[in-house]
Amino acid sequence: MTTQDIFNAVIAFDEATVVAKTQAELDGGTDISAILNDGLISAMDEVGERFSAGELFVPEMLMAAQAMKAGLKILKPHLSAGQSKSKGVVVIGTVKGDLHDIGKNLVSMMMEGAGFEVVDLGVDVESEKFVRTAAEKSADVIALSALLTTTMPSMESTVKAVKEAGMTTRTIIGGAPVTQAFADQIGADGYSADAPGAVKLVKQLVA
Ligand code: B1M
Repeated sequence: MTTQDIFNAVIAFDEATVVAKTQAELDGGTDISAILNDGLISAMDEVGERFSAGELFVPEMLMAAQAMKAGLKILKPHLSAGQSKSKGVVVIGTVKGDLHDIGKNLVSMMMEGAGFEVVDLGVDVESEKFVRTAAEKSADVIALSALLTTTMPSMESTVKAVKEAGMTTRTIIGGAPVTQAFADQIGADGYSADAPGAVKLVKQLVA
């Protein structure tokens, strides 16, 4: 039994096996980040490569995503265990035009796990909604996720809207096509390549 079994089950769109193997690895004491990175996340990278190569299509990507989400659900209580007092408020969402939510959900869970109050606006979120919610919740940070190069401009318009509203709320961005250079270019307050890095970043920003 290894995280390779989880990887294989995601690639095979076999949700029941993903759930069973994830639980088994967890019960067997495997490190959560190994289950996440070597099992679930690398399987989605493989799915992405096969999609790029024309070997898989959107329905298969969706089935793989569903299988991965089922595994994430098992890990969630362990990613977000045990903190009580909020360290700050984070409004998070995937930007306008973008429906990818697995990475965003992971960031959201890990922020909760680190003790932040997280308001998750879901996917395809308009700039105005980020700004409005952040104002209502007196948010410390707005966290934007994008997986498509075509939706990265929505990050820019959201960062711009936050500045134009005169808010002190900090903005951070992330997602596969996003880079530190892009964050600098659009004036975001931070960028992280992964979920644990996003948590570190928010901790620094609210300190
Ligand atoms: Co989409 N898709 N997809 N897709 N999809 C990609 C992103 C793609 C790279 C696949 C490919 O071509 N190789 C490609 C984008 C190309 C590009 O723009 N450069 C692509 C495409 C083209 C599309 C469609 C246009 C396909 C079509 O319809 N022709 C379409 C667009 C729909 C839309 O959004 N409007 C589409 C649709 C879909 C599905 C709906 C089928 C499904 C999404 C299901 C869902 O999310 N509920 C899907 C999937 C599953 C993928 C891949 C295979 C996997 C994404 C994923 O969940 N990865 C993806 C290929 C890939 O990325 N390898 C692909 C696992 C996840 C944990 O990683 O989200 O990167 P990720 O999150 C990481 C980091 O990026 C970071 O932390 C996480 C790890 O710790 N991170 C942050 C993410 N957000 C962050 C925010 C932060 C900080 C870090 O701070 C705020």
